[in-house]
Amino acid sequence: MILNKQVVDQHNNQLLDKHKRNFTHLSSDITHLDYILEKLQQFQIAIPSWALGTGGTRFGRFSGAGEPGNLEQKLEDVGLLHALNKSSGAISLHIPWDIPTDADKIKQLAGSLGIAFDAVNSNTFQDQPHQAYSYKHGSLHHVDPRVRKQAVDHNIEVINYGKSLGSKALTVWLADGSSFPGQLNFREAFQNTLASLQEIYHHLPEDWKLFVEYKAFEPHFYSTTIGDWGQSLLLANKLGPKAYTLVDLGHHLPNANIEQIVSLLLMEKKLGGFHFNDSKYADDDLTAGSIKPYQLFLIFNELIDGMDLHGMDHASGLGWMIDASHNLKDPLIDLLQSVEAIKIAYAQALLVDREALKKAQQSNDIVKAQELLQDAFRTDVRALVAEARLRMGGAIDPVQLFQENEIRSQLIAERGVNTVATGL
Ligand SMILES: [Mn+2]
Repeated sequence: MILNKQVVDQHNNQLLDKHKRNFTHLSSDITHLDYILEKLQQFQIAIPSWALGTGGTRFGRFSGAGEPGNLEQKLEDVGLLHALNKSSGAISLHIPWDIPTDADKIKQLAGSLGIAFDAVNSNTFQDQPHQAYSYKHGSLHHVDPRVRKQAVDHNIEVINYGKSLGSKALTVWLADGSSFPGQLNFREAFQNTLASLQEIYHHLPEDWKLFVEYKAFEPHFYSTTIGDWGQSLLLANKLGPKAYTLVDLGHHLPNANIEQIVSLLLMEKKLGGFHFNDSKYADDDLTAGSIKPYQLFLIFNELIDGMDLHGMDHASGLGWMIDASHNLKDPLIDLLQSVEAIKIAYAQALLVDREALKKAQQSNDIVKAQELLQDAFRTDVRALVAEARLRMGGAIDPVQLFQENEIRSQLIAERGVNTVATGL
């Protein structure tokens, strides 16, 4: 379904007075208001195609209704999100779940919805039907060169699909690892991975980036071959200037200082992409900002600091994507909540008085430094984010509009009750 502009206008008219009061009150104290509003309007967060349906856990999956059954419907879902929040103007596809049979037609549909194609993702963590060799014992790190070649060829195929749609990056996440001591020779596994990635890198177009994602554990529980940012950075440095580390918020050991990792990767100009989600225990893939909003703010504080230092454009300098799973909530509402939380953290980080913070740091004024950060974090910026959205023609309150207009019921009427989206 396509969201009617009149529905958005009607919703906005109802909430406009209250919004204007809140916005006027908030903006009176902000010195660089126009700059912040402009930045918020430009900032887009890609939606992964596999997050549009209900996710599962290893114990089960409780499918929702009206889920997108094909790539066209997935694009329409992202189009809906973008029409509501004007910040979801990109989709990240997963091959082989989203193979475009007619790339031109898919590009045209995406264009009509204002959606660009973000990084394409390869999949060598599952076996596909009719595949010659199994990935049970890994893919790019495998001891058998025939398995490695199959995985390399798959990544080249993914690049080619991405080229046909206008993507500019390939994200490689590997499930390769081991669950028992002695199972794997760490050094050889790493060297095999490097050699395989070098072949993939060789096929990367000149204007593309290769994102090397890391993950501490799971599906393997003793070692992961690209287990942390050091191993990813080592690979990215050896591969060359088009290779970068990708940070997924859920892929660290408990209590890791992710903002420090972000700061140092930016210092090295090797941070390429970012996957948002939130967690309490491990890779929980929960709604961004739902558990640790202060951490999300601190990460954005470092992102802005590092990106500004290198003159990077906040909106286009890194690949921004949500990577979450929706087991309990309506996936589209969950995604709206994630995008909102990300934009709130970004807006708060834009409020930080960087000059004063620098001065506090230089004089070891810990109290002042904390006050400066928490002043920004404790500012209720929701009216600022809503104003940016309103100026672009989006909804003042996307979640409220989604629920009041019973958008899911409309999708069920279109697609049926018994639907299962392709993906995880
Ligand atoms: Mn990820």
